[in-house]
Amino acid sequence: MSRLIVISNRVSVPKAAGAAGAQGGLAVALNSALREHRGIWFGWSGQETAEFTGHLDMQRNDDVTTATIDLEPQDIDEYYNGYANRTLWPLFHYRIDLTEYDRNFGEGYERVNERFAASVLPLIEPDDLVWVHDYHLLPLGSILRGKGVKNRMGLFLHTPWPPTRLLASLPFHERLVASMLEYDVLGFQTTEWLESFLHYVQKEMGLKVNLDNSIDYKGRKVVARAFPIGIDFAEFTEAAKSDEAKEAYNVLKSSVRGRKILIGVDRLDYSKGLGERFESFARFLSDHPEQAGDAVLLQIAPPSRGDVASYQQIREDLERKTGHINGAHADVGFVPIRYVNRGYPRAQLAGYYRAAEIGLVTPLRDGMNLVAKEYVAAQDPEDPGVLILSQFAGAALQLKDALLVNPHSVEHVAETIKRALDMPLAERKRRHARLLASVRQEDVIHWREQFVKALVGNEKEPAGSDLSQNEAA
Ligand code: ADQ
Repeated sequence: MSRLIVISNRVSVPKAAGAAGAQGGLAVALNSALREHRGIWFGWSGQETAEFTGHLDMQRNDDVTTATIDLEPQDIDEYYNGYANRTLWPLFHYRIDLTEYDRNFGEGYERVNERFAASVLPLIEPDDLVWVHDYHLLPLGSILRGKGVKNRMGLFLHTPWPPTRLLASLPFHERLVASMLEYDVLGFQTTEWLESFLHYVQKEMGLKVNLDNSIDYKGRKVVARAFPIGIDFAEFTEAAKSDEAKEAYNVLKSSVRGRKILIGVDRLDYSKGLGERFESFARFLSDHPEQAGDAVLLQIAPPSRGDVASYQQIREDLERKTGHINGAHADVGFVPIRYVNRGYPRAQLAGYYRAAEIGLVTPLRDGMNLVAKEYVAAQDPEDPGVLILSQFAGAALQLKDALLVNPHSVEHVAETIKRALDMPLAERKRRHARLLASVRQEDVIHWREQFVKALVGNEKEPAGSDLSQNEAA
C-alpha cells in the first residue's frame, strides 16, 4: 500500500480522545484518516518565525507523523489572513461584498505555496500518494510538478466552488484554475460545486469535459468528482455514550428546567448565518408568545480568524443582537439565547447535541457542514431531535429528511422552528432513521477510501455515477 502525504494549511496534532478544545472539521476528518494510513501530515505549525528557514519539525503522536514549518509574519498576513481568508474564502462563499483583491495578497499566496512545495519535496518518495487540502493550497500541485514530482496528486476542496460569473471577478482566475489542472484528482464536496467547476473549465477555458467528468489537459486525464465528507461515526457515537457526554447532557437538561433546547454549534464565521439565525429565533418568539417561554437557543461559537476585520465585525454584531433579543424577551429566571464563545471536548458536545430537541444548522453557504451530521449521530433513536438544515449547506444534498430551510428567510426559519417543536414522535423517528443511515454509511472512512481509490487511479467507476451520488443518498 502506498504511503499518503497529506498537505494542508494547518496541521492539527491529534488529541487524546476527550481532550479539551475545538477542532475544525478538517482536523477531525484527517486525524481519523491518517491513523489508518502510514504517512505524513505536512503543513504550517501556526507559529511565526522572524526569518523563514524551511526547518521541518517532525513529530509522532497517536500513530500520526506530522511535519511542520513556521512562517514569517508577512507570510501570515498576506497568505493566510490575506489571500486565503480575505480573498478566496469570502469569494468561494458567494460574499463578493467582503472579497478583497490586493496584489500583495496574491504574491504572498504564491510565495507561501512555493515555500510549502520546497519544504515538503524532500519528504515525498516515488510511490507516495500526495493529497492536498483546501483553498489555501490550490497551486501547490503545479509547483510540485515544476520541481519534477511525478507522483499521483489530488486536491480536495472543503469549501463550495463559486459560480463562474463570481469567480471571473478574481484577477488571474484562469491562472489559478489552470494550476489546479496539474493534479490527477480534483475532489469537491457535492455535485453542485463540481458542476460549477466543470462549467468554468468549459466556458472560460474552452476545455472538453468527458462523460465521466474527467478533463483532458495537456495530454493527461484529470478526474473531477464529488466526495461528500462525513464524520467519524464510530468515534463520535462512542463519545456520545461516555460518562462525560451523559454528565453534559444532565447539566444542560437540568439548567433549562423542562424547556426545549435548540442548539447551534459553529465556528464564528459570517458564512454560518448566525445573525439570521438569531433573528429567526427572535421572530419565532414574537410570533408564538404562547411557546416563547418554553424554548432556549444555545449557540456555541468559538471565535476564529480574529485578525481579519470581517470576523471582528461579525463578533460585535452577534453580541449586539444577542443583547437586544435577550433584552426584549428575557424574564426573571429565563434568558432565551445562551451565546457561548468557546470550544468543548467532543464527548461534551455530543451530550449537548443529544439534549437538544432541535439542531439549528443554517449556514448561508457551506461546503458540507459536519455539525449537521454530528447532531444526527448523537440523537437517541427512540426519541430523536429534529434537524433544521440550510438548503445552502452541501449536507442538504444528502440529508434530505432534515427540515430544509432558506436561512435568509426569517419567516421560513421561524415557522420551521414551530413545526419542529410540534413534530410528533413517529415522524421524528422516521426522519431520523433515514438521516442516521446516511450519516453512518457515508462516514469519514468511506470518504477517505473513495478519495484514495481515485488517487491510486485503478478504480472502475461507471460513467456519470458521481453526479447521482448526492442525489441518491
Ligand atoms: P468548518 O467551516 O469548520 O469546516 P464544519 O463542517 O461544521 O465547519 O465543522 C466544524 C467542526 O468543528 C465540527 O466537527 C464541530 O464539532 C467542531 N466544532 C465547532 N464548534 C465547536 C466547539 N465549540 N467545540 C468543539 N468543537 C467544535 C470546513 C468547511 C465545511 C466542511 C468541513 C469539512 O467550511 O463546509 O464540512 O470543512 O470538510
